[in-house]
Amino acid sequence: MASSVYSICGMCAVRCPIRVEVEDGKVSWIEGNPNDAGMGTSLCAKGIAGRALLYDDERLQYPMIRDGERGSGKWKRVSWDEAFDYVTSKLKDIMQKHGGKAIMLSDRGGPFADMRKAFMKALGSPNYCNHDCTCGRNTHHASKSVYGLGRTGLAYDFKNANHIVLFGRNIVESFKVKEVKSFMQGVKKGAKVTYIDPRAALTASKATRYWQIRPGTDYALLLAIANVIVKDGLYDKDFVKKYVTGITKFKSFVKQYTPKWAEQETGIPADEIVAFCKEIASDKPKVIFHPGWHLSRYNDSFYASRMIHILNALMGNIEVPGGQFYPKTPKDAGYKGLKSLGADIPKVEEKRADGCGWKYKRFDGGPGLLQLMYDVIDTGDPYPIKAYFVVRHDPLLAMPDPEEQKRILNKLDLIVVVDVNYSETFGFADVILPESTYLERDTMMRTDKGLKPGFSVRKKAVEPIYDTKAGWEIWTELAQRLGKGNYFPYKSIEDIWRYQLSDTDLKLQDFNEKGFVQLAKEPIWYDRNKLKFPTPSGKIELFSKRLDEDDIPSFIPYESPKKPEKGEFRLLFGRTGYQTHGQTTNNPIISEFMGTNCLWMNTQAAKELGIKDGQEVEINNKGVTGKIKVRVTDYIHPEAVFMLHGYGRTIPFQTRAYKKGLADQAFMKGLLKVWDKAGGSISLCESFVKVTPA
Ligand SMILES: Nc1nc2c(c(=O)[nH]1)N[C@H]1C(S)=C(S)[C@@H](COP(=O)(O)OP(=O)(O)OC[C@H]3O[C@@H](n4cnc5c(=O)[nH]c(N)nc54)[C@H](O)[C@@H]3O)O[C@H]1N2
Ligand SMILES: Nc1nc2c(c(=O)[nH]1)N[C@H]1C(S)=C(S)[C@@H](COP(=O)(O)OP(=O)(O)OC[C@H]3O[C@@H](n4cnc5c(=O)[nH]c(N)nc54)[C@H](O)[C@@H]3O)O[C@H]1N2
Ligand code: SF4
Ligand SMILES: [Mo]
Repeated sequence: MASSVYSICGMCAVRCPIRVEVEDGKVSWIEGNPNDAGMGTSLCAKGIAGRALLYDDERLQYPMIRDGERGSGKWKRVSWDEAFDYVTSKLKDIMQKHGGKAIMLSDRGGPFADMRKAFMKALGSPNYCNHDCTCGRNTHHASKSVYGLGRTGLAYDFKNANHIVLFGRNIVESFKVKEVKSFMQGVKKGAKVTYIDPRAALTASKATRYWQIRPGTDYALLLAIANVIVKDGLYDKDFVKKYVTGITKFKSFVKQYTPKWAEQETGIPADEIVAFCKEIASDKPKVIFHPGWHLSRYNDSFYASRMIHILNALMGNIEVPGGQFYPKTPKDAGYKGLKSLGADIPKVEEKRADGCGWKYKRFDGGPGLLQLMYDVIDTGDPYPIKAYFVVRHDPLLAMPDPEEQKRILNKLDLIVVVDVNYSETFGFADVILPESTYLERDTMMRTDKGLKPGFSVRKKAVEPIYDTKAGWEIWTELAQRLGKGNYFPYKSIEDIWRYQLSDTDLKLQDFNEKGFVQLAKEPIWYDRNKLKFPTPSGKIELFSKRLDEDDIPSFIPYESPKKPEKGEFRLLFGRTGYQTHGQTTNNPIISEFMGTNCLWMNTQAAKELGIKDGQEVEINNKGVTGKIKVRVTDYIHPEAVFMLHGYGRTIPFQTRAYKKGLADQAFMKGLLKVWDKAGGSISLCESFVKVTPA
């Protein structure tokens, strides 16, 4: 008979609640967890392909140690004992010579990172990093500078919105299941949607207005919108008076940026910009400007993103249905939170090697900036980094310029990869510690913030098929072997769950019925008359003293981005609803219907180069070349070409994905050193390729 296991999906970093059906020890069905009203039984295509991952034999199956040069592709299978021995003896050596701070770790962040952070703390290293320098750091730091809150410090109530404004936020393809459901409910209820993207991604088809903006000019458009909103007094005056500082100076800064001027830059007609401003003025406060992520990838993205956060404030959309709201924590519901696994481990006094939080006060120390860690590995300044744990992260795919990365990584004494798949970084590692898939492992508990906060847990549905281990087993075993067992005394996952719940009245059994515990029956809203923001002034700050302290201006004049020469294009990239970055490209099901990527090119631009739809072209950036088929379309701006991320895999063990399509990151030559000095993100969109018929 089939039984149900309530758990958490692991096919992407969204981690939706799921129900897994198990029959005769095998997973027979996966769907959304119907106990969760926002989720229902919905699941995305990637989530459904979880079964295919579980039963795939082209994934990591046992520990391995390299048996040749780094990157030679030669491996020997070892036992877990041998693998742990190898890693711990190298680490002991490194710690003796250089201290624990010489060890770094990068992962994909998220709620389960708490255990990895505790592990690093136990070793005495401040050098925990995550992927975010390639994802949302600019938006995060922009949000902090305006509201004092990070990028997840406010959430969006799409389903009750009047107007949703998306800057390259391709919400229906690059989605989170609950968020896209809320968005579609909003659309069905009549919300207007303005979608702004040089490429008409699928979200454009749900929009009431689509603007094909010239790539890299969003800041100009935003300045012009701000100009009209303040000049014509279209903002929420009561809200601004009560909660916003710096409006007078702000008004004088945006005065010069008229819609007519912005039209020249962006290609968007001035009268359309004015009409849009009138619309949002009558739709406010239920107007949401979403900062997205692509405003995180240009040299001026920090400023563009700040402008979005400011426009939200001008709409007065905070803590109001149809606008932005504070995701509530257990504390808001009168409960204590989960205890962090690092709570009883002494604080690390060493400073981060990348300078975040001290040399660069404006950057959060938490996950730091990984690109700066590459500089540290390269130069040994301010101190040597000798070992690197790469966990649920694939830098050779996710960071730009893999060849330059390999040159730097080769200076390390030890590279350990903890993954479920043959990642690109797998190919350059010394030791592989294979993790059991999310369907075969338990994970620590997590906090679910929202209008109804709670806790949830991932439980294994089936026993591991291969010789793999759960993350909690790997970190506990390593800590114990390194003499830090007092901080990792766990013998079972239940020990960990009990420790996490120790400040609450909850019991493990409370999670059995639904897979989660909700701590509030009704949505919690704060009193909108008593809001307080964690900035120095307690208000929303248009001019930030914190930025000042680091000599970073709160506003910079707009600079027009580089125009490509004839035959040259800005290289844009993104996702599809069927793939998670590069980790699903080799999935048995997904690879069948999305086996390769192609290059989107504008119809007129293609005509000028004599390129036809479906033809193969060669692309080239600073000596990196590759061949790819072209999709000729009006749905992309003439200055840009676009390809899906995650293809062009180089590991032969992945037979379905090996050498299929091209890898966008390979064409980002030199970008490891090109990043936004104000916001911290790598400028992944600042790369150009030459295109010629092959
Ligand atoms: N199915 C699926 N969903 C996902 C993910 C996944 O891998 N697969 N990943 C998740 C993650 S980690 C993230 S960060 C998000 C990403 O979510 P999004 O950022 O919404 O999605 P992307 O597909 O990266 O692409 C966004 C769009 O930005 C556009 N763009 C490029 N340059 C500009 C510009 O100058 N201005 C404007 N306005 N737009 C521009 C691109 O053309 C592209 O269509 O998706 C999340 N959801
Ligand atoms: N050129 C280019 N670079 C990009 C992007 C782009 O579009 N183009 N997108 C950027 C964005 S938005 C992001 S968020 C990052 C994402 O970068 P990453 O976080 O590196 O990407 P993912 O594919 O989500 O996952 C990384 C690894 O986690 C592994 N993994 C999956 N499940 C598990 C598990 O259960 N346990 C373990 N141990 N490992 C697991 C996968 O096999 C994969 O190797 O990349 C960024 N970099
Ligand atoms: S969005 Fe899809 S793949 Fe990602 S966690 Fe949710 S169901 Fe799984
Ligand atoms: Mo991301």
